[in-house]
Amino acid sequence: MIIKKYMANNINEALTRIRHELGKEAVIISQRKIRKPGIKGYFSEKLIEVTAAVENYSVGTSKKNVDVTQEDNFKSSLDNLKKIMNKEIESKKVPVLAKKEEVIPPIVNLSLESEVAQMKELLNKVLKNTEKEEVEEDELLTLIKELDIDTFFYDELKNRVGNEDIKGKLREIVKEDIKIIDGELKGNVVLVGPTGVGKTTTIAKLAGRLSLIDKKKVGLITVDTYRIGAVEQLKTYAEIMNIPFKVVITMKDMEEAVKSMENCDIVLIDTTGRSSKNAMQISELRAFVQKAKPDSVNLVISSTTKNKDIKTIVDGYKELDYESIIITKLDETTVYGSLYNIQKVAQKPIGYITIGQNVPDDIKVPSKEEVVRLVFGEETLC
Ligand SMILES: Nc1nc2c(ncn2[C@@H]2O[C@H](COP(=O)(O)OP(=O)(O)O)[C@@H](O)[C@H]2O)c(=O)[nH]1
Ligand SMILES: [Mg+2]
Repeated sequence: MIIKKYMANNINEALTRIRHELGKEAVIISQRKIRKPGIKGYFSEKLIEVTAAVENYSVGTSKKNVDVTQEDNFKSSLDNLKKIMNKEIESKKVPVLAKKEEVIPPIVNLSLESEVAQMKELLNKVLKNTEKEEVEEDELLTLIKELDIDTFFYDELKNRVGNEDIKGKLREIVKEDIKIIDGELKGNVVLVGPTGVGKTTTIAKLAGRLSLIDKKKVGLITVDTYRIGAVEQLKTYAEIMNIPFKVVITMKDMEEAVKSMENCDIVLIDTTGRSSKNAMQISELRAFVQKAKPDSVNLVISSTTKNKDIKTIVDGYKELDYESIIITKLDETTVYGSLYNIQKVAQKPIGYITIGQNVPDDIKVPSKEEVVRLVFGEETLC
């Protein structure tokens, strides 16, 4: 497109020159009355300034004053600028052009040179606006995203945090919300949770600690009848630690197994991971758990669980009436917001966290302050 500005004494004169130079296809973009520059202009008649454009430079029109190579160069730099701007807007995903305060003028130009200049100016505005937007993003939102705290809690946290010392307040709130179980494991302890979260490994760790370190009488029961490998895994640990071990297949087996371990201080009961989405399977598991007459049921959940899945799991296992949660695989993540998310969704205290595959070492009861430090990235487990 060629855009040119004409100064003439009247519109007819301007039109004649436009038709002569740009051809019949030329269109008038704007016209305005102006004075000649300088003092003299105040004492003379007004001139008319007409801006005209033509899409394609047609054959037969005069090519006077138009350097086609130069025009091509401008066009390509214009295209490049447009590409850069689009990329910039796309990457920052900021609705820059929709911002109210910043009115970006339409690109109506006098020449390709000035169109390029205007595009440059526009690009600078886009970049400046984007930077501003980033700085202006809500401090709390930025912070919770950084800590991997689920933005689902944003509204609630915003209300509680207020407007000053956001980080300090959030720290207080996290500390207030985090609950750690009070008291030791005793009696019949059941672990439930999805497949692969680390239930069997956690049972082995607990058995090791309780029997080898705390010198308690520990018994092991597993209803993990699906995966023979898992049964073998626990059986091996039981043999090494020299503690009684029973595999349970029917409900009657469960009753008998629990009875046979009455003399134990703690009986750790492993279960098969069943999909929390399948209600039927959960009720089946519930019947087994009830037969075990548990002193506590603990939900095992991995810290690597996606935020969206936490609620499904937590709700799915509600029927089992778990009283605490064990959060596993904290060694597999570098941000520990999930400690907050899981605890907050489950509304049950944290019993243990596990931090690796080593039996029995990689398990501990964290302190409240430790959880807060982990969530705020002040401490790491890797
Ligand atoms: N990195 C890591 N891996 C773990 C942890 N706890 C268990 N695992 C591993 O997770 C996998 C599944 O564990 P398992 O105890 O069989 O899970 P289950 O299906 O819930 O009984 C195994 O490879 C374990 O070694 C942990 O705290 N950290
Ligand atoms: Mg298992």
